[in-house]
Amino acid sequence: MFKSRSVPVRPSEITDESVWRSRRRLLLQAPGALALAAALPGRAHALAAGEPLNFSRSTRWAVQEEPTRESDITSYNNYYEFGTGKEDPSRYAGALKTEPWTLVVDGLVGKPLKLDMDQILRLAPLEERVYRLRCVEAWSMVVPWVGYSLSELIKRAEPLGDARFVRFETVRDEAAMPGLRSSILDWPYAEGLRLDEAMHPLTLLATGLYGKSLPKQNGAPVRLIVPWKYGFKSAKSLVRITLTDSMPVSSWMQVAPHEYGFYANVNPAVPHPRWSQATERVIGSGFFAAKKPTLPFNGYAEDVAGLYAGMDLKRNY
Ligand SMILES: Nc1nc2c(c(=O)[nH]1)N[C@H]1C(S)=C(S)[C@@H](COP(=O)(O)O)O[C@H]1N2
Ligand SMILES: [Mo]
Repeated sequence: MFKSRSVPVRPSEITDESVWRSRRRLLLQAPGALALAAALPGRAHALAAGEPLNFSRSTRWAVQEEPTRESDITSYNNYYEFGTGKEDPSRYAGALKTEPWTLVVDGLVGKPLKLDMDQILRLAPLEERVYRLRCVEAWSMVVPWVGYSLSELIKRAEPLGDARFVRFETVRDEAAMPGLRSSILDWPYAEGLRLDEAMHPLTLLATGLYGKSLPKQNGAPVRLIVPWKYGFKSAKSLVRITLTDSMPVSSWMQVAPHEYGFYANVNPAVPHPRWSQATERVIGSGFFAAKKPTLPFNGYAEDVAGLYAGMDLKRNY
């Protein structure tokens, strides 16, 4: 195990990384990031996984850390519908049918929506946002997502006054997903947020990764990203977003309520029964690299701590 872990970086990984880095330099040099976005090949919107996307680069949410290699982000995954092994999603997700795709926004809204991918991609300008991703299993990555704030979508559905929560439901494709035959979770994979969390500008509706439409193993064609919460909240391959007046029960809360709470805010002071949350293993930093201390709210405390003012975060884990 030690031996295979210390194998030098594969040439394919170096290529991924250097290509991305030179593109990033260009983005930084461009007078307006849009100038480069306009020069990117491809059409205004992408439908197949891995298509180039048009986007600008967000400076508001930039993190200092170097992004994780693309090959690590796409090959070290949790997507239990394809199996519980970290390599199962990259091995099996190719079978997922992502075209055509329909995302429904319903429940306590004045204007229910039923959108195809073309409509989703045209709804608001796409931005690249480099976010930290912290899994409850105590590993982390830094990921250049492409998307826009989920609030853009929700506000178009015109939330009603009694809407307080949002439930996210993900695709259930029996033919493509061998994991659905296991009873490890109640399928389809479901998650939830409070409406104010869902409307926070950091909360991202992601359609891309490393400048291209999402690979299937990372949640193609459209997924949720909530960077201050443990990774399991960031549901992949969304098919339904429902506004409700009561707290949704997520798949993980249902199967193990003592391990997974509704909030799941990254919190180094509150250990999970099986994993300390105090430190994290940075994927790609090498097996012997020192673990990094985990930050409250995954480093986004300044932006989001106010959402939880007065709440006991040990009880509301
Ligand atoms: N539908 C679905 N979404 C999911 C999961 C899953 O098993 N099924 N795993 C979650 C977990 S535990 C993590 S850490 C993140 C990982 O996202 P990534 O594979 O893009 O890194 O996806 C989350 N979203
Ligand atoms: Mo996770």
